[in-house]
Amino acid sequence: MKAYEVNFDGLVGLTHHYAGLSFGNVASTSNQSAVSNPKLAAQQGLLKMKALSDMGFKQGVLPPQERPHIPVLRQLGFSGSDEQILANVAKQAPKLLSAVSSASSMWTANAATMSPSVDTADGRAHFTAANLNNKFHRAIEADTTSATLRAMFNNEQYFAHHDALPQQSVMGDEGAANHNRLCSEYGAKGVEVFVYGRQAYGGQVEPTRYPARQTLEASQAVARLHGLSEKQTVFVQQNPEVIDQGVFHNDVIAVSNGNVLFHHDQAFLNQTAAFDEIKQKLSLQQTEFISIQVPTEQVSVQDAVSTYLFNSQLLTKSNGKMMLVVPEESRQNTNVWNYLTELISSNGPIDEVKVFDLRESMRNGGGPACLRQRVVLTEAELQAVTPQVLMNDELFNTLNTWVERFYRDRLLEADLADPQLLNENRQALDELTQILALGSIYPFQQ
Ligand code: SUG
Repeated sequence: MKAYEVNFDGLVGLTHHYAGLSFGNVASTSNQSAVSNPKLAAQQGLLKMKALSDMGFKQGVLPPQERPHIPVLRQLGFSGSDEQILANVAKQAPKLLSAVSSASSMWTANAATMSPSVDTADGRAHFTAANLNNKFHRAIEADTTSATLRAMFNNEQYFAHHDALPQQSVMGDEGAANHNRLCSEYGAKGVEVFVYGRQAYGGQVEPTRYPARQTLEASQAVARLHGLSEKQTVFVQQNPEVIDQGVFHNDVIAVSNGNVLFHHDQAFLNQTAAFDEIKQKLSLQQTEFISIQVPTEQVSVQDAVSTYLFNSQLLTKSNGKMMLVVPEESRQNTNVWNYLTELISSNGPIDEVKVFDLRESMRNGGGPACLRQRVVLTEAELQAVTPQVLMNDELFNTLNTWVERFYRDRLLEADLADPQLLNENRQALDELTQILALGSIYPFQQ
């Protein structure tokens, strides 16, 4: 059956700032305390969504979350009015205020893992919200993520939703950032490749410097929940050495689309065995596996981490060829740009590169691929999605006006204590749920 890939990009929240919260994510720690520009961040994201939608790609929006997250502060013993809580946490635990104010839900690749209906046992599209257990500021996203996905994909006939896995490191799950789906066409049965950083029970090797966020046990649980058969799943370990160099998710070193996997030559552990399994399982669907492997001699792991070459979106154009959507940082690096120039003239599947300025997000370690959740939908499923979340000229204009009205163009950690910012957030999000027709998804709306 014909199906589309719809990219749902995260709209950057009003409290976007640089807090240095993500140990193992080099950009996050090295930009700690820099001045952020939430308005520019939101506008950069919207421009990417609009440009891709104008090119004919199906595009949707995922809303930001309520921040600062007052309910979690209450859970941690702060009490009184919301204003008193803000004042107290700012005085007693400013780092905590920063963590509960992170706009990290913008990186929607981490929101959930999605399996298309053609792959699953019950023929529905399945979503499992990610527990993002490795980082406190991200683990608090799961509940609102679930509420949002249920509101957007609100039809039990077509969509199945699973809550996040238990919040414990053994079940660390980072969503689609470690999930690649290979297939001939989007609507054909695929092979879902789950990449994990460590095996909690009985694993042999794992990184020593930086954390491995995704476990094999979590990936297996997601595959079970989604009803994926063994013939359609492959579990591959990420190379621990690259995690230790700042590749905190697989999508910082590999990206897939259709039957193509674009990846660095150091991305995976035991790559030969893994690729043999992918090839064999794809052949059951009469599909050839194409690996585009980037050699270290041309692009080092360090280049990959600093430019986010692999955190690109790989999209199928109407002529059947693929386009790579990369961040501006990839153009500015000679090795990477030379590689890309060669790649698009090599007569392979990828024949175009499109560059976007996503600097505000990039400085926290989030490139084009982090900013989007891929959702494969048949025509009937697409019709069942809340239509107001799909990008078009009108939504683009409405959201830009909304951003213009509510977002600040300069934010530092100290500003997070401002009760006015909390009010601005709530007012803005209240309007946004109306624009996107999502009902009450935020704690303050309950
Ligand atoms: O989880 N950064 C995010 C970036 C996520 C990128 N996503 C993917 N690769 N799919 C993270 O590390 C930094 C926040 C701060 O430091 O202020 C942050 O959360």
